[in-house]
Amino acid sequence: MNPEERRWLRKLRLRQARLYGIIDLGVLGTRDPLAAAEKMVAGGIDILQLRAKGCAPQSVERLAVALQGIAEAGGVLFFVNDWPQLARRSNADGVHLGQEDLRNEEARRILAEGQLIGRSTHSLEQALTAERDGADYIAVGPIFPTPTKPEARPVGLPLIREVGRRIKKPFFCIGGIRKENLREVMDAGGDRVVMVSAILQAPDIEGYCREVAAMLGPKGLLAGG
Ligand code: TZP
Ligand code: MG
Repeated sequence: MNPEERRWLRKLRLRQARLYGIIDLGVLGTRDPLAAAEKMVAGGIDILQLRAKGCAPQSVERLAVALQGIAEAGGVLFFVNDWPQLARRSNADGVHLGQEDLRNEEARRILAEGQLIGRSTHSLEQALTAERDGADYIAVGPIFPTPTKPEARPVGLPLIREVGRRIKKPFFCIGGIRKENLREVMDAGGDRVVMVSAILQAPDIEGYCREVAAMLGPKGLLAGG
């Protein structure tokens, strides 16, 4: 497959994705990231991300490579948070960047051809800008207050519908989302979600992912291109 075909296939899988799980080393603590990732993939996540805040990228390179292998074997996309270099070195599907991280053109200079970029946004303006700048997907949040990102001000449910009306790229709701409030997110127009602590702190990670994936419904019926 050439890089253009690979990019096309990644974007197709992104379009069909609805449950995005993150291996956040801060939330995971001393638990085994590979075991958690295996369970998430078995439970039906569509995208896996490595988020290793406070670590040196080189110190998690082997982990990133191993997670990429787990994701690929399970037909799941794999993104690296913050570090395009590591995304490239681990042959990830792409990098996830925040508002304070590299701009797309800088990141694309580092990434391999065909790798994707996701962008965190916290307002409609930021989401529109991210789309205009060529992000392949957008994350919107935090929808609810969350201990995973305590400093961030929640944006609330109404932003979901506004973004849905204006954004064509796939967008994922993030922040404080768990089984108990997922229906509210879906009723507000969010059909793709990211969950960090809800998944990682579930006593049965695989079962939890399976239940959430079932609530979100079958793949392949979502908007956004
Ligand atoms: N960006 C916005 S909220 C958030 C990030 C990384 C944390 C989401 O974690 P949780 O545990 O699902 O609330
Ligand atoms: Mg970042």
